[in-house]
Amino acid sequence: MLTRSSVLLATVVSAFGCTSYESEEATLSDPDMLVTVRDGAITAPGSIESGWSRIRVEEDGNGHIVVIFRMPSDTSIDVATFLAALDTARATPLNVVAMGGPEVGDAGEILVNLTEGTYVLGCVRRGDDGHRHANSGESATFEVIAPSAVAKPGGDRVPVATVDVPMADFAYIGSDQWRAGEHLLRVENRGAQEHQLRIDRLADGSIIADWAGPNGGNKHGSPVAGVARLGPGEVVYLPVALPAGEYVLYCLIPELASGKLHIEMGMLRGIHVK
Ligand SMILES: [Cu+2]
Repeated sequence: MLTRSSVLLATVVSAFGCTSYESEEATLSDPDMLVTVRDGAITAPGSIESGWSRIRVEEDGNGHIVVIFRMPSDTSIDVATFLAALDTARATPLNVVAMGGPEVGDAGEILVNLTEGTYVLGCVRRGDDGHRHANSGESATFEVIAPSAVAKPGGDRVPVATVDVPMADFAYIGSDQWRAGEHLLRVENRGAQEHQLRIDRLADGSIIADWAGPNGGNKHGSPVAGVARLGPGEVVYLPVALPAGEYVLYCLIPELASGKLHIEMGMLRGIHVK
C-alpha cells in the first residue's frame, strides 16, 4: 500500500514539474486538500487557493464515493436545496457542476482545476434506505479563494498527462494500448451527459465477456482506480500505477432519459497494458 501510494504521489509530483528535492518532499507529505470520510461525516478544510489542486480522499472503507461539486456563481441555489435535489436526480441538478473525485478504493487522489467560488463535497453512494449518503451528513462545503502572494507550487501549471482518456456519449475514445507503469490519466468529458471512469483489472486468463457476465466483476476482475461523476466539458487528472495486464474502463451512471446504465449503452472498453 505504501509502495503504491508513493508511486502515485511521485507521478503527481513529476506532473507538477517540481524541480527541487525540497519541493518534492513538501508535495509528497502534503496534498493541497485532504478530505476524510467516515459514515455520516466528511471532514475537509473550509477554503483552498484557486488553481490546479491535488485532492486526496481517505475513507473508512465503507465504499463512499465523494464528488466535488461546483456551485453556480450566482448563489441562487443554497447547499441544502442542492443536496435535496441531488438525492433523487439521475444527473447533477440545478446548474451545479460535478468535478469528479476518486471513485474506487479507500484512498485516492485526483488533480482538478479549482476556480474561485463555493464548492460542495458530497458522497453520492446510496444507502440501504435508497438515499445518498450526502443527505445523511456526508457533505461539506469549502470556498476556493484567490491565490496568496506565494501561490501553491504548480497551481498555475497544467499537469502533463501520460494518456488521454476522452469520454463521449457513450464511449471511451483514445488509445486502447497503454504502457505499464505510472500514469497520470487526462480524463475529459466531451459528451453532453455526466460520465465516470472506473478501471478494473481483469483476472489472469479472464476476458471482458467473463467480466461482463453474471457476477463476473467479482470473479473475473478487481477495481483499480477511477474518477467519479464528471460534468460535460470538465477535465481532471487521475494518477494510477498500472502493471502489465488487461483492464476494462466502464461507466455506471444512468442515462438521463431511460435510466439505463451507460455501460449497457456501450460505455465499456478493454485496455491492453504492456
Ligand atoms: Cu457515462
